[in-house]
Amino acid sequence: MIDLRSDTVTKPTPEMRAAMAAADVGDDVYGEDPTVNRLQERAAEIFEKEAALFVASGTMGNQIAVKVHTLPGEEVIIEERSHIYNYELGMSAILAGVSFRTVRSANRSGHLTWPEVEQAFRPKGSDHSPATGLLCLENTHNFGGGSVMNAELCTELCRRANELDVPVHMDGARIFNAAAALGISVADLTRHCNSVQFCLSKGLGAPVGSVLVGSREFINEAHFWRKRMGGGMRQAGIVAAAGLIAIEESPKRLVEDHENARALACGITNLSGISLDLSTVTTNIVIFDVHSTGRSPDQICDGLRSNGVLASGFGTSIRMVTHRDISHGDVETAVGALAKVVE
Ligand code: TLP
Repeated sequence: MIDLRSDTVTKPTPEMRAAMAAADVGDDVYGEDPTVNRLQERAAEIFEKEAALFVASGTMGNQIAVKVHTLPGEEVIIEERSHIYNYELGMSAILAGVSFRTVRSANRSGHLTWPEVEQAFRPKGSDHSPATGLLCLENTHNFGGGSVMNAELCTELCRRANELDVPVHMDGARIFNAAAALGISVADLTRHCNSVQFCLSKGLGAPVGSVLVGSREFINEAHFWRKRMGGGMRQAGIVAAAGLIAIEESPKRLVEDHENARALACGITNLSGISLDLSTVTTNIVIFDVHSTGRSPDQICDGLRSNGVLASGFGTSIRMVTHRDISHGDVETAVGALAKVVE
């Protein structure tokens, strides 16, 4: 099977498996796992932030960040198609007691501009309206098609929000893809964000885990909430060992995934009934509308499956994601399979 459902499906590399087998471990709840400590130190160094925390998943990292940055009853400004709002099971209402003020970006990339954020902002001190407690951003924007927010926009949004006393959390599940596409460092890209969550288990290819980075004070508080959520892990160095390889080695090869996504998009853009704007494909995610094929995304995904290709459907669209276990040859096979299904 050529699995294009997500970049989460990658299997650990032989180097990761060897590092996991050999990992030096201890009890991380006592802060004594040297491999987890090393991963956290390296993540903080790479992002040029004060501290970092290894967490079980992207969802856990994002939700802890929302909790730490806000007070119950506050409101979080967030783009309407974002992962935190749509795919984290409403956890922010439960854990942080906040509500979301969603804003639909006028741009299909899903990245908000400052005027779009500003019109949604509500100050503290009203005796009627909830106050804005946090701005959440997403880079790359998953359901914006893996779109990249550049450093200038990110800096402007953070600066302006901070001026209004509102912190900014970056859901950077695929921030290394964004940095690779821009040709800059993740530190430069996220310098003005108050916190960043990034996933080891997506494009970077590790089997488990995400990392939160931010100020020492933020991470101390996040550490407390991780334990409260049942996320205190013991000999977690077994998985952190793969995470270390993921942050040191995997970013170098992400451009290959982006080239493969581009080749995939070029191959399918002219198939009958497929609607895909090539200019939207800048990282490893390809989203295309199949409405005009006369078939539903589920029917097309079933057809693809019979031809050895896995993809995921949502709405009237299909998403295909390239990753380290997908070769250029796999891309050609996937294009051929889709042509067979829709033509
Ligand atoms: N995204 C998954 C699905 O949940 C949709 C995927 O296959 O793309 N932020 C962003 C931007 C994400 O794309 C994801 C996962 C997460 C957070 C959550 O990460 P996990 O799955 O580790 O909790």
